[in-house]
Order: sequence, then C-alpha cells, then structure tokens
Amino acid sequence: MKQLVRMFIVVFVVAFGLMYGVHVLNSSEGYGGSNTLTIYNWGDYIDPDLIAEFEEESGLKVIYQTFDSNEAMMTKIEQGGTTFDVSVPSEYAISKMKEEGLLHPIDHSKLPNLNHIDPRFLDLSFDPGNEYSIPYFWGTVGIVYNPEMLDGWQIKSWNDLWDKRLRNNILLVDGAREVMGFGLNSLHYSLNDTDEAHLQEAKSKLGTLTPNVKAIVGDEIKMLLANEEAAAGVVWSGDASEIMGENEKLDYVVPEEGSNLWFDNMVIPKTARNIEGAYKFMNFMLDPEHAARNAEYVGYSTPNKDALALLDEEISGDERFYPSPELTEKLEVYQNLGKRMLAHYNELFLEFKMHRK
Ligand code: N2P
Repeated sequence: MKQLVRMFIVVFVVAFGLMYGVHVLNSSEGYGGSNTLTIYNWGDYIDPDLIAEFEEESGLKVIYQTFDSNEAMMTKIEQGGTTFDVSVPSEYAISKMKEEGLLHPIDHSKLPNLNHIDPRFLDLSFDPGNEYSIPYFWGTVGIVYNPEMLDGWQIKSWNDLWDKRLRNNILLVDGAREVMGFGLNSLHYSLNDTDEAHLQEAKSKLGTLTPNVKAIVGDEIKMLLANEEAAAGVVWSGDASEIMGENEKLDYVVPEEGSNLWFDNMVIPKTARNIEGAYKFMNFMLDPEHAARNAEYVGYSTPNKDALALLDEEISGDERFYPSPELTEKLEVYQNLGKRMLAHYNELFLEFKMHRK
C-alpha cells in the first residue's frame, strides 16, 4: 500500500510538473504576452536573420506565422482565434479590413524611420494619409519563363500562355485575384471588372487554358520553375527575381495587355496585444539597412528610397523589378470590390481549379 501511495505521489508530482511547465511555457511563449510579438506575414517574405536581430535588440520573443493569400489571412484575422500584432496585407485587403474595423490606427510619431519611404508609395488611394498601413514591399504580376526550353521564344503577352508550345508547361500562382485578373486582362478587360458577363467570359477562357496548366501552386512555384519543371509561370515579380537568381536562363515579363501593380503594407490588427512592440518592429523594418537586406534576401522591391540606394545597381537598376513610374501608371491596382464580389471572384477561381481535376 505504501508503495502504491508513493507511486501515486510520484505520478501526481510529475503530472503537475508537466502541466505547470506547459503553462509556464505558454505564458512566456504563447500569444499575446507583453514580451512576445506575434507576426503574421506572407510565406518567404522576410530574412530570418532580421527576426533574430530584432529579438535581440528589442528583448521580445517573436512568434512568426505565415499565410499564402490575402483571403486566408483575412479569414484568420476576422475569426480572431489567434491574435496578431503585425500583419502585411495587400492594398485591396487593407481597404476591406479598414472598412470592417479590423485595423488599429497608426501613430506616425512612433515610426521615425517612416521618412525613408519614397513618397511615391505613401498616401495611396487604398489608405489615404497611411492612417492604417506602412509600406513593406511592392511589385507586379507577370510571367517568368525559360526561353531555352521554348526554342528562344520570348513571351510577351497573357495570350501567349494559350500557345500550344506551352502544353502542360505552365505553373500558376494560387491566387484568385491574380488568376481571374490575368483571365480578364487577356480579354482586355480591367482586372477589377465586376460585369458578370465579363467575369463568366474570363472564367470560360481560363477553362481553355487547362491543357497548358501543369499545376496551381504556392511558394514551391519558385523551386519548381528554377528546377525547370515547367517552362513558364504566372508569378509575383519578387518571386520571379528570386527564381532568376537561382536560374539565370529565366526571364520575366509584365504582359503587354496590362497587369497588376500591388502594394503590401504592414498593419496592426485591432486585436493586437503588443502595440508598442508592433511599432518597434515596424520601425526596425523601415530602417534602410534592414530594409535593404530584406529586399536582397527576399527578392521583392523595396519602397524604401534610402534602402534602394544601398542596393547593388544590378538590383535597383533592373527595370523588370523596379519599373519606372511611367510604366507602373499603365498598370492597375486591385480595388476593394466589396465582400460579395470578392467572394464571387474566389468562387469562380475555385470552379476553374476544380474543372482542372
Ligand atoms: C511572397 C508573396 C508576396 C505576395 N511569397 C505579393 N502580394
């Protein structure tokens, strides 16, 4: 009996210790402590060394989670199960989140490094006065392709994607606005079109692209294209730049029918628990040296003029990734089409994906 009691005590102490240990772990490393900062960013969108440096400098422990579409990110933030201190939505998502009261207003006096941002990226229509968002990266959507796999053919337009030479040879980014957008653009419609007949036409046209589409993929699109698993891919510009860094045979084009110009900005969700920490992180990322290292590592274009000056001329002078204002003026920024229309775009994209299977 004594033995049994002793055993019981041992089991109890171990179990209690475990529970207590887990609890302590949760309160120091879990979401929402004042010594933690929870960041929700796109996949492959930060140099991990910068996170480590920020942790050291700020004394905060960073909890880092990633998403692969604005839609997924917005759903998670709306549901509110996990609270985030900083996130990085694109412009139409910022406008939608603002409308739905999901964002915390930004106090510019807490961001002394904001003066390094090129004014060209400030005060844009989706967030006048940058009341709720601070520039992080920007870019375009286009086609990255391998001329060597295509006998020297140089792709120029969205409509080229339908060419027989690309049979089972195209990878598409897994994004509803991106795919519906180029479907619309290929028909010379706006990528913000809401006319039902145009949307159906774009969906039918995308359906005819199916024989050429090898896969619709997430961040692995970069590895697959660099490894020459397909001759062309519809990608965000920064991904193209990273792929081309891996495989110099590839090239990137913004199609002649027009395309998307996008802006990803840092925001503080309304449910944030460590607002002071969020400002610290934003200001850290706005530092020109940090922003330059981040742009170099990730491959995306920085809106930070003083970071740009620190980058190699080979990067900053590349018009494919730093297109001139004259060129970007011809591109379209996604508009916030409203909850219902956005859901409709998603539905049409899903139908296109299902139709492929
Ligand atoms: C990074 C994705 C960037 C998204 N993997 C462009 N808005």
